[in-house]
Amino acid sequence: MRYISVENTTYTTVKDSVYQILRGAGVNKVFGNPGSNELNFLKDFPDDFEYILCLHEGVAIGMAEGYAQATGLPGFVNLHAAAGTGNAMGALSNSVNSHAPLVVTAGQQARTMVYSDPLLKNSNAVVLPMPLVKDSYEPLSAQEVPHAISRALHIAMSPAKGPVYVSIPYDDWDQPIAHDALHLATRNVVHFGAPSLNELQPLLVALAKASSPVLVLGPEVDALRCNSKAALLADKLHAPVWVAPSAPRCPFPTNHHCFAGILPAGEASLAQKLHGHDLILVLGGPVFRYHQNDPGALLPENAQLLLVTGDAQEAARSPVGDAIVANVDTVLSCLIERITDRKGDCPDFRKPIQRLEIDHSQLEPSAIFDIVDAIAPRNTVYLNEATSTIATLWERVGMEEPGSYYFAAAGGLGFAMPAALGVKLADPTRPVVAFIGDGSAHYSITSLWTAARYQIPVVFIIINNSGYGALKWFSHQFKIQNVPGIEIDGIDFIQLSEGYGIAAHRVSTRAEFSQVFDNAIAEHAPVLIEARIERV
Ligand code: TZD
Repeated sequence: MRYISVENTTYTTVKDSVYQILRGAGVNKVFGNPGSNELNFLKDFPDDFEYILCLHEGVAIGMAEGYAQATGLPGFVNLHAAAGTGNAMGALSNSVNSHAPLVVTAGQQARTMVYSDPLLKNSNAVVLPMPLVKDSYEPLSAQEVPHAISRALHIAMSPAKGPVYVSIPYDDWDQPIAHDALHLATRNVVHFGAPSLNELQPLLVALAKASSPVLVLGPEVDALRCNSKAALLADKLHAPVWVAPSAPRCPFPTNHHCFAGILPAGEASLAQKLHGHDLILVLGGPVFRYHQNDPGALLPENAQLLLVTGDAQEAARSPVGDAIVANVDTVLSCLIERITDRKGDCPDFRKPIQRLEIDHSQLEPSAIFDIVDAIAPRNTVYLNEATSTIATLWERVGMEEPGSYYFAAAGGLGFAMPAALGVKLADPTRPVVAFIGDGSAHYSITSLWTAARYQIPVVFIIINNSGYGALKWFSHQFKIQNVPGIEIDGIDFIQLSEGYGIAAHRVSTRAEFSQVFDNAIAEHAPVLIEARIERV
């Protein structure tokens, strides 16, 4: 830290104080793509920080999001002015839905220049990233910058977590600020969202009275790492556990006997799966994130729905059922303590799977998932963006530990490749495998460069069905034909990957895939496997 003494008062620079505040918040990585407005923030980059260069802003956000979700720490991003922010918006649509605590900063033109509407002025910076951020701000003076960053970190990390944007004029960084601003670096903001026993009484009574309760778990359970508490509760209640639709995380050990599967993302089909239950307890997620237009009653007949969530807005938005806004982990602890075990043995709700032979047959998604499940270590983390295979993955790939699965929370493509890198940085001890479609790959293909440059050992499996499979499936559902723009041919993933500096292998049979994947998962370097399957 450099201190400047002016007229008997000690000052530090805006820049030094901001790095100190970041240290205090546990931030030591900056994910970014720079321009001239950001160089003053980056100059003399501190040794205890790592700058991770991403060649596209969507990659910087995706990587920071993977890192933030997997560590629970804030992900800090530095982008270039309006153009960089604009490029980041698609990725931000996922971050706001996944509750990723990101602080996204962007350089503004110098304060002394903005009057003339110069190049690289972010004209209405505060409005630009809305509505994809929890808060957006541009400090009114250089002296306010450390306060704005400190506030942004606390807002991003407070429930419900989410991205926050700060635009900073580049001539602010060298300005002196009063030494007092350094107190910001040691501030703690702690949230206790524990309801009293009295407040939980109606929930306890409803659970005791229910003859056939069912649990539906959302991503908050995994974010709070209370997956095993949910398993204990399910066991006590003899209740099947479903994962809420359009799941961005895996909140329950899929090898547990109470695991029933993932709910479909349509009103009628979802209600049908829950048929026969009189109490639906949803923990830690929205009710519900539908995708397909499948109109019908939201709940089965005579069923009551209760939601527990840390997100007051999600509670307010629910179209059905009562809600308690509270910390899901705390509520689960209380329920486990108070609920009496149901009599007899808990049934096994798992769906049996017929595993495929590893032979010389043409690859298909089921075989890919079976082989990966058989070979990958049990603590492997999976990311998925092979969009037509989501249901198959959930059926065939075991995910046992917390933090084992990440998916774009708003369905915006371009998430999984960079997020895989962020997840690997967060915990290098866990293998990371990313299933990517041949279409999705191109929204963040430059992630391959960052993986190679920083030697981040992720296995990318491109499931190549020569087109936008999910859109073909939707066309079929909508009973529409002759849709242009859903076939993609002529892309050489091997050359693309090698061009970015990553070893690549093309396979088309189960036996070839098994062999190549076995080697790839043991590698200490990033690897890409192009798994060619039939055109769908
Ligand atoms: N652009 C962005 C940023 N996000 C999107 N979700 C889409 C476009 C639309 N989209 C989907 O929702 S799925 C999909 C597109 C284009 C096809 C992805 O094809 P793929 O995987 O090859 O990656 P599948 O398995 O063939 O569907």
